[in-house]
Amino acid sequence: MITLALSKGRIFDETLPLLQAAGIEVLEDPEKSRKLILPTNRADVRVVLVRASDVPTYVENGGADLGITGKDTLIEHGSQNLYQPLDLQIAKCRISVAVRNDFDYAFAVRQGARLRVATKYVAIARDFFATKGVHVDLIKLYGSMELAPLTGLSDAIVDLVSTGNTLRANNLVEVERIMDISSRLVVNQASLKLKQAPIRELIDAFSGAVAAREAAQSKA
Ligand code: PRT
Ligand code: MG
Repeated sequence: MITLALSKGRIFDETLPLLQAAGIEVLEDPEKSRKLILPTNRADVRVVLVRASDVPTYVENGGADLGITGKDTLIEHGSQNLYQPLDLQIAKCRISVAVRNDFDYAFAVRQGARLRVATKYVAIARDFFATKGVHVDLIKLYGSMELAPLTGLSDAIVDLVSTGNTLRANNLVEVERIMDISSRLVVNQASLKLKQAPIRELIDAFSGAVAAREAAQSKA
């Protein structure tokens, strides 16, 4: 049995076409079903639904053989024990610094002010500001980062941005791009050895599908 860990929402949705390219069809809709283990058309492949931030933990510890997770999550979690064969180029976004549109970020940085930064991405934020030589007090949040500067909890946030609509709707502006983010395939090290043939087959099918999509996009 091959177990693939996915999170509901954008990663699940964007993974379906890749699975299809590998001849795998998930037989239940996670938005309708309450099941956490979803069968596929292949008796030897199943999908388990976990929180996005739990995917690396599941795969690292053998709760799943493979998983798909954002680079943001992988960096925060630490990924030394995971084999990462493929950037799937899905769930793309960027991780950025944002502030209230009436906050002079450049001035605060020039002044050497101590910035209060709220984020779910403490490791990424710490590393980014340390490299910049900016002193920060990091405030760990688990969601709704956008609220922090609006309520005075922080001066800035470090968060994921895709369209920028959420920032705009909350009178926030992006002042620095930290890095581009996409989702990766991650594989348990022991599974890779013990179930080499079916896992290689999956990696190859995904890799073919990613290449085909890139080729189609560069033509369009
Ligand atoms: O929701 P939950 O707490 O369970 O977990 P999660 O938020 O980590 O999971 P999920 O499914 O929301 O995100 C999974 C992964 O998708 C992330 O780890 C990223 O790698 C990737 N991804 C891609 C995104 C976005 N794009 C994105 N836009 N994750 C979150 N967002 C947020 C963004 O921060 C903003 O709040 O979506 C909102 C809309 O973004 P805009 O810029 O389009 O308005
Ligand atoms: Mg979310």
